[in-house]
Amino acid sequence: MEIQLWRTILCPYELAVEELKIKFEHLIVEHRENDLYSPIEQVSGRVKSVTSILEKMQRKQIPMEKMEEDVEDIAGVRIICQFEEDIDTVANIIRERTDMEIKSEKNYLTHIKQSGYRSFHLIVYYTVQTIHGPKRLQVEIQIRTMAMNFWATVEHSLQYKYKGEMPPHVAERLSRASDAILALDREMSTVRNEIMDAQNSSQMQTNLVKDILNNIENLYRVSSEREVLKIQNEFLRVFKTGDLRQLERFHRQLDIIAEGYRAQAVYQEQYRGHS
Ligand code: 0O2
Repeated sequence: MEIQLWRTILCPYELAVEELKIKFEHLIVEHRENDLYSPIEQVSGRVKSVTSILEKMQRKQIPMEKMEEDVEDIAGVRIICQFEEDIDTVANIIRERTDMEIKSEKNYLTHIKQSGYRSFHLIVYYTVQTIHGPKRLQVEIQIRTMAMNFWATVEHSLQYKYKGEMPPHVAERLSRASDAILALDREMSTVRNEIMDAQNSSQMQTNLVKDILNNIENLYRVSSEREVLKIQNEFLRVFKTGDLRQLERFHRQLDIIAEGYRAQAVYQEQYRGHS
């Protein structure tokens, strides 16, 4: 196939990867803005290289005309989670979405590969808009923990180095490392609730501080410098206590003050209108 033709074929897959990365990354933002723990930690994506596509077609004896149908991972998105439990949550989020349709699922968490590979795979149909109209294509979504990703990345590099002829002693080491990763994921799961609580509190504090600073900035426009300075000092005092409840109380008080100024401004506006 000519280079130009490859570019034309792969172009919509690039769009699909970019769109899906943005959509999944936005889920992180949405969770954080709502003071919620995000089951997604990180998102990445890639379009398979032409070499890799050709190798797969050769290995699986896929004819050229069946490439887009049978090479299901031309577009790939990888979602990294902190905990094993998050993988299920993310898979459910994907199952509920209306902008993609699930074709198949592979659970390498319950059915660990011979190599020691663990991950949850979904093949979804996803539609992109191109200059030739809508194009429905397939995307492989891999969901795994940070620990699983670490193992898979190292193992993938070694597979590449040994070109499928992994020496038994290296394979043995990788298999043992995979067991250790499994144990690590299980161990981390036992402290998941505590870590989630800590992360929720930290996110809540970040959002509260952002809101408070916004309010103080707005007050600068309508209130006296002395009063704003007083409020700012009070904010610093509350912030230093590190007590989330005090910060929430201060946030509410500030809201009331800001509301008072807004009401005053409306009243003055009306008064001016009548004079
Ligand atoms: P890339 O782009 O280099 O990651 P097959 O490809 O024949 O193994 P199939 O049915 O196409 O199998 O899909 P499967 O088993 O779901 O695996 C597809 C992808 O999962 C692989 O893509 C890898 O990314 C990952 N994967 C599967 N098994 C392993 C493994 O043992 N070790 C590692 N590190 N990754 C694995 P590709 O094709 O390798 O391409």
